[in-house]
Amino acid sequence: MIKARNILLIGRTGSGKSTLANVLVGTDKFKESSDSVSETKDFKKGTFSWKGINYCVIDTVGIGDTKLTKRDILYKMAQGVVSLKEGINQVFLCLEENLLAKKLKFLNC
Ligand SMILES: Nc1nc2c(ncn2[C@@H]2O[C@H](COP(=O)(O)OP(=O)(O)O)[C@@H](O)[C@H]2O)c(=O)[nH]1
Ligand SMILES: [Mg+2]
Repeated sequence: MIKARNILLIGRTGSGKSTLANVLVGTDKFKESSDSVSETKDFKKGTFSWKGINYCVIDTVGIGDTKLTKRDILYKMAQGVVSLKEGINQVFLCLEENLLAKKLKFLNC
């Protein structure tokens, strides 16, 4: 039996996590929003296969959600992780287009 590989999507609200999940899974079930308030309230899973391997992608609540405390966000992200008893194989960090450039400027690189 082929084991599933689990991918956790994390990043700030509006960084494109749900959009990426929709593209990977080939659906529109992950709610996307141009708003700064997260559309993903807890976490949501979807599955897809690629090159004979089954994947499960977990879309999480956005870091920086204006309606939730940092503690709530971390708790909800942890719920997504523990919902997969096999654990997480890959973590995709979604970044807004220019965040890296801004950070590098800040670090004086
Ligand atoms: N320009 C651009 N916009 C994107 C990209 N990915 C997502 N978006 C848009 O950014 C907004 C936020 O995306 P969403 O997937 O809801 O972000 P999430 O809060 O991280 O789940 C939506 O309006 C998307 O259509 C991308 O790669 N490039
Ligand atoms: Mg989302």
